[in-house]
Amino acid sequence: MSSAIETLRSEALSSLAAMADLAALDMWHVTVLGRKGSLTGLLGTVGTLPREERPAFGQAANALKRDLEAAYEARLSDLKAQALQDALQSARVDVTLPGVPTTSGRLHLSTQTLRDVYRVFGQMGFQVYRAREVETDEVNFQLLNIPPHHPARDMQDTLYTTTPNVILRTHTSPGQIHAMREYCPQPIRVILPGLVFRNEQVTVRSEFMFHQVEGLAVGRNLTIADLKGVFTEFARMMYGEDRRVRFRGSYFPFTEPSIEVDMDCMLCDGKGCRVCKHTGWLEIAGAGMVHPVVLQNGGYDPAVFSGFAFGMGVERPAMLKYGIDDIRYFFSNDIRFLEQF
Ligand code: FA5
Repeated sequence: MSSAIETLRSEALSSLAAMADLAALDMWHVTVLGRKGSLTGLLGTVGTLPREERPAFGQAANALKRDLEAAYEARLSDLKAQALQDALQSARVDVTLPGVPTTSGRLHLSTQTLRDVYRVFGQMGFQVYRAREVETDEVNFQLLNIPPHHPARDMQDTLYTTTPNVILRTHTSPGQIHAMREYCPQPIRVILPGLVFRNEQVTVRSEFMFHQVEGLAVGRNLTIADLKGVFTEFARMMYGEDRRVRFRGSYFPFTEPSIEVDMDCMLCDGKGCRVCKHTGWLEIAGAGMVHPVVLQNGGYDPAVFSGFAFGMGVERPAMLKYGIDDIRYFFSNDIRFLEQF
């Protein structure tokens, strides 16, 4: 019988040495040391032996079991070390290689410009007042002294919704009505920033969606001199001490008198170029004294109160400041443009 034990020992040990990986080793464990393995089978034959041979057989079989288990553990740790070595060889990591750069986001140029505008007007005591982008015809036009069929509506070709009288605001001026109705009868000094929408032919200097910043001051004894002072100060704080600003007479139904504010074109130093339409000047804002009818619509008595208002683009002045010669870059979402600012 001990020869059966010795046969199993030599067979098991030589097959163990041939197991080349962990999966094969696992199979070896099942077939040799497992519940239905060859060693268990051998132990099961003990009952067929003569009684006096049984103790010696049992001892020898148990010794074999210990030896095989020890051999298995040794082979297991060899193969694990081998597997680790292989993995390290095949997936070498060069810790000196530069990392993959992550792209970081940034504020859109319009947002940066808006924040500059807030800072400058903030220093002059203007607060930011937010008004809605979807408006009624009444607030966008009628309460601003632009009745239905008024020719001034042609200046702002409108995007209508499917709901009657609900439109996308064509300018930030309707915010004046909301601000006045909220603050009346207190004095007001606010700016109203945001997107506006017009059904316009898109060109190098005109978008169908762009930002405006409205300004509104209402109080006693405000005159057009206050408006000119505020705007000149704004242009210098925003664009530099030597900025040239000019005021031209104009017309808006919601201001009386009305003016238009131009700044010298920084792209061509006033010589004339594609962006300034070869005039040397770029219009940056419409403005004027708040029309008495509008003051009244806001709840203020025009015999007691006066006010000034202005509305300016955001993208056009930013074009001047950064030398951008086409407004369409702002919203065409080209990362090569956006990451420059
Ligand atoms: C208005 O929208 C008036 N609500 C401004 C105003 C407010 C006047 C308060 C008086 C008192 P206007 O249509 O000119 O005015 O637009 C004002 C500014 O928006 C322009 O000076 C220009 O800088 C900018 N702007 C106008 N149309 C476009 C456009 N299509 N694309 C980009 N910017 C534009």
